[in-house]
Amino acid sequence: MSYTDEVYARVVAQNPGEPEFHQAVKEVLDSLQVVIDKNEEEYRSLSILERLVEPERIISFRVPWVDDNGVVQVNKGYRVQFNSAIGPYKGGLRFHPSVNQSILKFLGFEQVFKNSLTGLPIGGGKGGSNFDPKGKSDREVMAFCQSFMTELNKYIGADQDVPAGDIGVGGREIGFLYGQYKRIKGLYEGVLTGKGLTWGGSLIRTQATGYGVVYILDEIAKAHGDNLKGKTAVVTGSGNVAIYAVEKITELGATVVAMCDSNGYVYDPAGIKLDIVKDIKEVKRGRIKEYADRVEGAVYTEGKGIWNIKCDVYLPCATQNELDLDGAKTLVANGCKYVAEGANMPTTLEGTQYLQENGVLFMPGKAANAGGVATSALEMTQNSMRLSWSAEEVDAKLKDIMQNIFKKVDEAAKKYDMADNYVVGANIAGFEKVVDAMKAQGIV
Ligand code: NDP
Ligand code: 2IT
Repeated sequence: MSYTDEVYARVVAQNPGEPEFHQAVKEVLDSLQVVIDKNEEEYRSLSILERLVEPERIISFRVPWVDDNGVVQVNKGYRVQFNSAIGPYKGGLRFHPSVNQSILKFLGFEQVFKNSLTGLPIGGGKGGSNFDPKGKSDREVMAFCQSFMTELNKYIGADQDVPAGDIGVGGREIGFLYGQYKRIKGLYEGVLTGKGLTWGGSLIRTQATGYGVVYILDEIAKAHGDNLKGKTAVVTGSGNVAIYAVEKITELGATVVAMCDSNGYVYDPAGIKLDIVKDIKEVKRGRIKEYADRVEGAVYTEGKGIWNIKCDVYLPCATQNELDLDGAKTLVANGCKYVAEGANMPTTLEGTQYLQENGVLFMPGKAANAGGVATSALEMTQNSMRLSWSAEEVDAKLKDIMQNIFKKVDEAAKKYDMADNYVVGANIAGFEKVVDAMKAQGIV
């Protein structure tokens, strides 16, 4: 058995009931095979892969809070501090009823490679809770966030671990979390990113993940003598990442014809009117269905199946495993040419393989959505300098980072004779920096 297969078997055996974590590890280890083969003895002697797949630490805790009816609720809280070889742990917090240890470990594992690809000094981590902010009052969300931070504050800090947003955690939640951290610790420090602009946040952080997806997509197109003008796109989800991916790709001349949420999808052949989506999602915290009530010619379909809409570009920006093999087959049959993952691991392993084998240019999430965490690192830099950069300055840096990520990923794929295989390229390029740092720091 190869070293990578051995380590994968060990991960499955030692982490039962964690299918998402197994999936993320499998994708990475399969990609690394070509690198490991060249130096197997050294990697084995240092147990590099065994260390890479084991989080440095997982903190899990009880989160009790009182709802608006006076009833005591209890949720699970977690922080997975996965790898600090190249910098303090960095990664988002997810509040969603599906959250469990498997999901947070897969996200933390992905984050290690993603953060390495940004070129910035940030290690990988992830956290969250099975709390569902949907339908809760602002007071309930505040009560939950304060209780969550009352425990989490012991394990984080500006030079230790810097959480941010993810699904279900946006500006409102970061505000409540920050307020409680400051109150307990008595420190005004950059311990969270995605902060508001009047209290240490960075311009463009809100837009960064979605913009970054489109910046790297533009690089892929250019590298193949193409551009985004006149393309038809489908963007899944209608949250933070989806909204700003739509904004940027529309600016570059494409037409987005469909978006969704977990209930269903809207199709608007005239092109999605983003101001209406923003009003529904960012202001009213409503459902995407309302778009069809407000826009003539738009059609709402309940349930899954957004991939049935014909497009040149498909940007999955909702959640893990939203696009499976059948969806991938439909995209290919309809002539889709580009898939860039705004979400983390939104495509199943079989779906990814099918897309790649059928000529779709596929950029995995750990490269495509790295603009969010990269801009979080820029927020950390500004906090350390006690300065704020202009929107133009941050946006230019973001673009530069995404162009560099494309270059690294593209070059790594070519170096191992797998041109255009951006999955292999991203995993190898991300791995090399982390492993170099791990080797230098000894057996820790
Ligand atoms: P939001 O909470 O802002 O939005 C999530 C969107 O995805 C909502 O439209 C939501 O619909 C939809 N969604 C969630 N779960 C499902 C599901 N099971 N089926 C269908 N749709 C679903 O989160 P973000 O936009 O921040 O995050 C989206 C993805 O991007 C996640 O995978 C996240 O990990 C990733 N990401 C986020 C970054 C960031 O900076 N925010 C950075 C990098 C990656 P509904 O309202 O119905 O739940
Ligand atoms: O998945 C991700 O990269 C994020 N949710 C953003 C993390 C961050 O620290 O900005």
